[in-house]
Amino acid sequence: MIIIGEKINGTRKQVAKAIQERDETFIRELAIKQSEAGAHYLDINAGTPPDREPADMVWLIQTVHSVTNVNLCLDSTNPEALKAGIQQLKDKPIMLNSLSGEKNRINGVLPLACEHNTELIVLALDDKGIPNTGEERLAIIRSLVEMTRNGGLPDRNLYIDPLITTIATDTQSGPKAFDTMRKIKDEFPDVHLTAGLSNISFGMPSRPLINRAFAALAIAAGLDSAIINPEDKELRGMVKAVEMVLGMDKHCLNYIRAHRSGQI
Ligand code: THG
Repeated sequence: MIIIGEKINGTRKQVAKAIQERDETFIRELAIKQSEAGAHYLDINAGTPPDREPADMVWLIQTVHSVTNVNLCLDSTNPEALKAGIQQLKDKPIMLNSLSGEKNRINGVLPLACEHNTELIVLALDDKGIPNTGEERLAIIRSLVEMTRNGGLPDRNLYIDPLITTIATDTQSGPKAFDTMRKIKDEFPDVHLTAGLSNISFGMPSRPLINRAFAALAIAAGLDSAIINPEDKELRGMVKAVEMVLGMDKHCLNYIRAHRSGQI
């Protein structure tokens, strides 16, 4: 499981405050803890207005890189912020979050991903919003994959996000997500699947329990990456156990190592 740490996100109150006040200590701590917990990428989302976002993105990246060399996933709808971020990451792997079927992202994000050969999260939505059925979501993904292929990005650079919505407003959002994931993997075996896992439990009690149940079933449906809180030890344990039970852990070595090192 490729883990993308979710915590450096300006939509979180404390992070917004730290960005505003240029509180390096606070951001450094988030970066160190998430990478020590095993995150492969850290999501970087300044969440500030478009005129401030490029400078905030650059500050966040420099602050994170002053304490850890972990790879970054630049999370913005603003091409200017993504461009500014990419300039900071020369010679490092870059993940962009994200392309979708929305016109402004096709025009603004797709060319950046192709030019810099980045990894790219691709959302199953367009200007009309998130479609209700797996088939409609797949249609959007199909047209976007055609564009990334035409732009020279290999399928293995793509992380398709079926977009998880909360069961609090739609009890079928789990099955819809699993259905979409299976269909995508059938048609595009080389792409990765990713998701903002905790979206599933928004507005519900005992969220971690729901997130863990969802993680197990999503991995069975092909999820191989997730945007999560990497410090959630129970979730990490669940992921390792599920991968082993699904026969994805040769000689059970990952599970045993994680157990021995106290990681799970
Ligand atoms: N898909 C893609 N990108 C995304 C999302 C997605 N980026 C943003 C979001 N969804 C994923 N990131 C977060 C970040 C924070 C939280 C949830 C999702 C969150 N934090 C809690 C808080 O702020 O209180 C708890 C943090 C904690 O556990 O300490 O809820 O779906 N492509």
